Amino acid sequence: MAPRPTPADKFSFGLWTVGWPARDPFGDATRPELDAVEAVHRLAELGAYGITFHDDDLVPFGADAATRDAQLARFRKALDETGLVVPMVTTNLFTHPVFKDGGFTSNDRSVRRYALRKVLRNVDLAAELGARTFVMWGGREGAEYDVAKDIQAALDRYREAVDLLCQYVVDQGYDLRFAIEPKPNEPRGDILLPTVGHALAFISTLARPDLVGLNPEVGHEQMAGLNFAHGIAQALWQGKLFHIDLNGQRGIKYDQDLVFGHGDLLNAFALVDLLEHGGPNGGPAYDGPRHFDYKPSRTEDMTGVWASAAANMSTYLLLKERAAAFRADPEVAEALAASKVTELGAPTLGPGESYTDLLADRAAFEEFDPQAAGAQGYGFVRLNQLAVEHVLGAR
Ligand SMILES: [Mn+2]
Repeated sequence: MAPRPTPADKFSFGLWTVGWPARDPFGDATRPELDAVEAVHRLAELGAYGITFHDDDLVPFGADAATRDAQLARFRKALDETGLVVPMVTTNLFTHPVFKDGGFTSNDRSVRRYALRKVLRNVDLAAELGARTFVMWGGREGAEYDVAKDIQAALDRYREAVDLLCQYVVDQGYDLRFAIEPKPNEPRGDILLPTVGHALAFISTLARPDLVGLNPEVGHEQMAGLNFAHGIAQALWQGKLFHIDLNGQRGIKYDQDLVFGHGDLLNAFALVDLLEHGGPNGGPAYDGPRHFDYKPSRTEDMTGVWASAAANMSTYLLLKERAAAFRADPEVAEALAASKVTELGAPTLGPGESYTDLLADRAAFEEFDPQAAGAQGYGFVRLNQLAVEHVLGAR
């Protein structure tokens, strides 16, 4: 029996997830449009604590001021009625044809200026609604043709945009940080800042790197064949996990946006263990929103949409239970020690030891037996089998 989520679990959903009418490049919508107010009420009933949105999810692109004000008032009323919060807001710089060559990095300078204005207006709305994180997914910031985009100039323009937004937030006194969401491709043939690693390196070049972190998405890293839990561990290690997009993906292919855990379940287990407990040697854990950025499959009707929303939360809570049991199991503790997972927490040099001391330590080299060290077994397979047995509920 899956545990029931409560707001204390900090589960949040994008309005565009449960609201996706399931139009894809090959077929028409299979579901009706979902009203934002209904989404707020249904998610609250299911036990979520937060809802997030792109500007255009809530107010149609190009709507006049009266329409925008009326829709925002309806949305705020639904938030007040349910207690749901808006932890994160993001901007759509990808749907309208004006952004077909990107927003911040379009070759057309007037498009770049328009994109900045669209984001600045949305930053004001995010601050008004109390959001603490502003996500930037640059889905159209990229190219199909190597000769059609000066990547170095595009990175200059990307940095110029993020630096301007940070300065704006500081000047307005907003308690808001930015989170870049990497993705390798789709909809562009190649997208700028394609992985967690690229984005971390980019952030280090910014004027205010303290205000910018990451919003990694499970499927986006797995589309590039990368280990998501490893990427999250590095983001945590660098203090850059500002937000997270949970979903499922089955290997290197198009972005599937499956329910969390419906892709690589064992990596999802390792991820939840990491988020909840930090690394086995005391590395930092995560206390931000558990945000689901998935798409209810096109085969599902609205009943299936709400079942899939609940499934994301159930799977997370079940993996959280399994991870706690894994950590509490004395046999696992013994296997972790036998595998020297915990020995990795010990610095390679002793307190105050210098390279001179290391060079003088005969036990480290002259008397060290590499044959014996090379012959030892680490027992990683036994350790992993213990994890599998915990995931399967056999322990
Ligand atoms: Mn995705």
